[in-house]
Amino acid sequence: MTSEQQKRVLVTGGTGLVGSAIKYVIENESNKKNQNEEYFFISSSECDLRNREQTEALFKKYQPTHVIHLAALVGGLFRNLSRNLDFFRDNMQINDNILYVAYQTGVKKVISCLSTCIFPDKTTYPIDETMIHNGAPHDSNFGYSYAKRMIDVLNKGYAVQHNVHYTSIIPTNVFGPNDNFNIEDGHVLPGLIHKCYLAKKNNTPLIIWGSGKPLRQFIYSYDLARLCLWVLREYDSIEPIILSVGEEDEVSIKEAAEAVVKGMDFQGEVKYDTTKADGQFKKTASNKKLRSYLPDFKFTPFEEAIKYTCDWFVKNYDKARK
Ligand code: NAP
Ligand code: GFB
Repeated sequence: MTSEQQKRVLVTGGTGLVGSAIKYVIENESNKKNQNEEYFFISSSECDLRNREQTEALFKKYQPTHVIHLAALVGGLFRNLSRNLDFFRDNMQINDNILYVAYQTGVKKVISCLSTCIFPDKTTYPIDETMIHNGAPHDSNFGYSYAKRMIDVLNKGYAVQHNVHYTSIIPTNVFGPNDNFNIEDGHVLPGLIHKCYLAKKNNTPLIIWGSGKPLRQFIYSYDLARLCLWVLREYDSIEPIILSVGEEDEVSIKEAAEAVVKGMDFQGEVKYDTTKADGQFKKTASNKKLRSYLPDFKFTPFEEAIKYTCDWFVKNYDKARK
């Protein structure tokens, strides 16, 4: 095997929801293990990627040929509402450092992460990859959204000025083991799983925030991990690609909560706190481009993935991020 073929893959955000799913899939799915790939999963305790010098030292240490760039300040609707400036500044610093140092050190491929929540709020549906910059994002997470959109701008800049081909993926809402189950800061599914756990334990009602009417597409972290490995090995365009279940798999927050109630075997009262924000009503994304490459990719059924995540949380309650 020539050194050309050997991949040294740096995974930033390696200890987070998506990073830990990639680690799990590589270690537990033999058909995903690739002998000429070596992986390095990085957490913020090893390197604060907002800091240029620390980022340069990280690349010097690991000498990556490829980067799966997941690290970001991430959170659900309510964390974004309270810290839009931090989401913009932190993620701008992290993303500029990663792409600049990758360029400086001759990294062959960088896959960065956007999100389906960064698309224009006033849009036609289904949303597709060509629509990223067609208007303002939903105001609830403008900081995060604009910072993520700048990844696409940076990728274009590196392509036209330096002929370097970095790309990006656009996951929809992700959930799974090792998520951030903090009720205030996390996303809806881990928040509801944690709240359901406490409602069962304390014999109190499960409170769903908002009306339950908004619509979401959810992708299981292990499915996203499998798709990330496909992007690493097979996808060679600099144009972003949406990684999501189909439009037909979109569910309401109410239906998502019902899946959590079933997964946690909760028998108690369920109530809605409509004083809490609903956020974006819908962000229905098309996975047509993904399907044109992988027409037969099988997503884990939503209820099965929720059940697995609920069981993981109950079993790992003491060590889970919450
Ligand atoms: P997560 O669980 O919060 O993980 C984020 C990771 O980033 C953590 O490993 C964290 O390190 C690291 N990180 C944060 N700030 C850092 C810093 N200053 N320096 C170095 N590392 C830092 O998030 P996730 O859900 O896995 O998200 C991964 C990627 O997917 C992100 O780019 C996110 O924007 C994108 N995405 C997520 C969703 C979703 O629903 N979760 C949807 C669409 C796109 P520590 O573990 O040490 O804190
Ligand atoms: O996952 P989430 O917080 O973020 O979902 P978004 C928010 C929706 O779930 C709102 C309802 O309609 C909430 O009213 N909800 C109900 C809850 N119960 C809860 C709960 O216990 N916790 C939470 N968090 N919501 C995010 C963006 O939007 O999407 C981020 O703000 C990120 O930047 C993420 O990109 C993927 O889906 O609304």
